[in-house]
Amino acid sequence: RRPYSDEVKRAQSADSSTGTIFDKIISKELKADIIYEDDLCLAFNDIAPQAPVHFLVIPKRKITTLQDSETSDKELLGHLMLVARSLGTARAPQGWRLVVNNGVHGAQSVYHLHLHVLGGRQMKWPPG
Ligand code: IU
Repeated sequence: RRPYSDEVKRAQSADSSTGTIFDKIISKELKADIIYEDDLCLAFNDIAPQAPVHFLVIPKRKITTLQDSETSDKELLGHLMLVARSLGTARAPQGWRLVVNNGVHGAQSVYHLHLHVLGGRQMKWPPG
């Protein structure tokens, strides 16, 4: 059996009850490679890219997991997807993948909702 990757290990021990590093990225306390920002969201290149194009789109107002989102978040969730669409298409015109890891089995390691956009190479299926 293959050992779990570091990312999955981190995800399994992540604490979902406290603030995350993304709060510090939003407040600019921590520098990130920001590629887009508006009133509702921020997009920045992933620090450990898994593809030539790999960035995250996050809401400025914290939603912990997609599972914890509410019906009233409909517009915000739609906005995140439309931002992912525009940036993804501009940066990876041949196609891209949108991923949301949710909870422990979803291998979520940062408990502040984020959309992964991956592209710039042929993606494979199924994911691990
Ligand atoms: P996940 O879906 O929760 O597993 O993804 C978290 C991502 O956040 C992961 O791809 C990390 O490389 C990325 N990330 C980052 O870009 N900057 C950071 O300071 C930290 C994590 I911590």
